[in-house]
Amino acid sequence: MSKFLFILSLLGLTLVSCFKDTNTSGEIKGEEVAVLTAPPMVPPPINRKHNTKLIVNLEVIEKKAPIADGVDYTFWTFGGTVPGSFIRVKEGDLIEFHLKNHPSSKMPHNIDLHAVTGPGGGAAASFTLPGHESVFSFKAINRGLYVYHCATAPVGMHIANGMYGLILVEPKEGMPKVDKEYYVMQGDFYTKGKYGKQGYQPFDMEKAIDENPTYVVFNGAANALTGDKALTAKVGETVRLYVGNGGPNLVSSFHVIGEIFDKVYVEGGDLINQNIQTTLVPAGGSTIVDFKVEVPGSLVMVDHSIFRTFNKGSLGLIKVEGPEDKVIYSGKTADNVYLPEGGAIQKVNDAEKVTMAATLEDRIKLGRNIYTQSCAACHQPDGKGISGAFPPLANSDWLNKDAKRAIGVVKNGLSGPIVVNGSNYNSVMPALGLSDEEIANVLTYVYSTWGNSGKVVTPKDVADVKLTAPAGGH
Ligand code: HEC
Ligand SMILES: [Cu+2]
Repeated sequence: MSKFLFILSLLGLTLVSCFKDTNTSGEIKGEEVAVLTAPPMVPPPINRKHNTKLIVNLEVIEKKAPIADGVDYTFWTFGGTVPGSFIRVKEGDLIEFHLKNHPSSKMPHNIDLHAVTGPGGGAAASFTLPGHESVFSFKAINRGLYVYHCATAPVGMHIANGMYGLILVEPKEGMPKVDKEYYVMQGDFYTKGKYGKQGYQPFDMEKAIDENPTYVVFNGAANALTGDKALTAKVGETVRLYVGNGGPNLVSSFHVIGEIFDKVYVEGGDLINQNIQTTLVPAGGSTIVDFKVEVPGSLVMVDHSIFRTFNKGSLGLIKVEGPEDKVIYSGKTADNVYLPEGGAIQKVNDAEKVTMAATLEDRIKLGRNIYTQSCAACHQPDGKGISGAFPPLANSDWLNKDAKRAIGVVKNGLSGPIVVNGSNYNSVMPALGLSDEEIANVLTYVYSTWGNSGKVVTPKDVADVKLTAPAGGH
């Protein structure tokens, strides 16, 4: 090399090192091991200015875990959780991916990352037998929020068993700062037994092919984000949800009851939409939503294809604490009696609707129908409720202790904290506008089943309980 050229290249090196902290050219410097997190947590924002070789260690583990209270399922997981570990990289990073398949696995597995530019998203390169490890690398050229999933045959079955997760390729300039970031991913599950059928439930291939899921849930279980496991935020904070949909079949109409998304990164890409109520998350796709929480209370994450929420499990809570702002949301300010025809508010004019029960057997039979129509959506067909959201009526100590009080609940609704069978609930049951006869029927049915006391409730008992505004009043 001539002296001249040598000096030039030295100059080049100095130039590069001068710019080391603002380098956005994609030059790879050093190496790091990626921090992975289990849902609903998200790894911290990437603060380094340069690109690096980022080593991702992800382990496939097949394991039995609850999909609902009392229902076990064999999940196939990336990192031991459904969805799999959250991976956070920077646009321009070189990712050295290590996929390990635990020796206890029964199946080979691989990974297709939608963030990869290359055949199969890494699937062929990462095919891994139990007790083996595969290594491949890729450059994160495109920023955005991407799904990853297993792509080993039968692909549908591997995905249906929970083999998916999210990888965020942060833009060079980073994501705008927010106070809280969470990871929520929907999936549909197919079990031999019906929703809520207790005990171990195997995968049902026919239901999967028919696209008729038994469970549609966030983060791998019907109760993954309720009760103690609800997400939290404080009034005034900005919240960001990284939302994915593993499918394998359903498209999600993602909605948060009681909030409006200030920003939606449509399909997890660059396009930002604003002031959105419900956003579509395709199977094998994602979205990012940002919103500021202004008032306290429970926000409810749902798939707004709403039977999935109340009958298949797609429900998660965000508990917001802090001072009320009565201007933004007043709560109930009046509960006036509305009597357009001068009759009782709960009077049902349709004579056919209220069939009088002649015998106890009739009362129970009529009550069962009312239960199916008016109660099962929340308290569930088996009366077991949904942990953290709807208390059980099956074997309920609260119900059995005081029939007058129970009549009052169905007649007037209920809000505020209660404890049922040792679990806390603090939610709202609306007044349902049933007649005294109907309330007597439905409560007699509920008392007659699921290990309850067998108490018989008559229309006269119901009439004796005052019609009032619900207690608690917020
Ligand atoms: C929209 C959802 C919803 C519907 C429909 C509904 N409930 Fe409830 N129910 C609730 C919630 C939520 C609570 C707990 C309220 C609280 O936390 O203060 C509750 C509480 C109760 C309780 C007291 C707690 C317990 O578990 O024993 C009874 C009894 C009850 N409901 C009976 C019924 C009956 C009977 C029907 C149908 C006629 C019905 N509910 C319909 C949501 C609902
Ligand atoms: Cu797999």
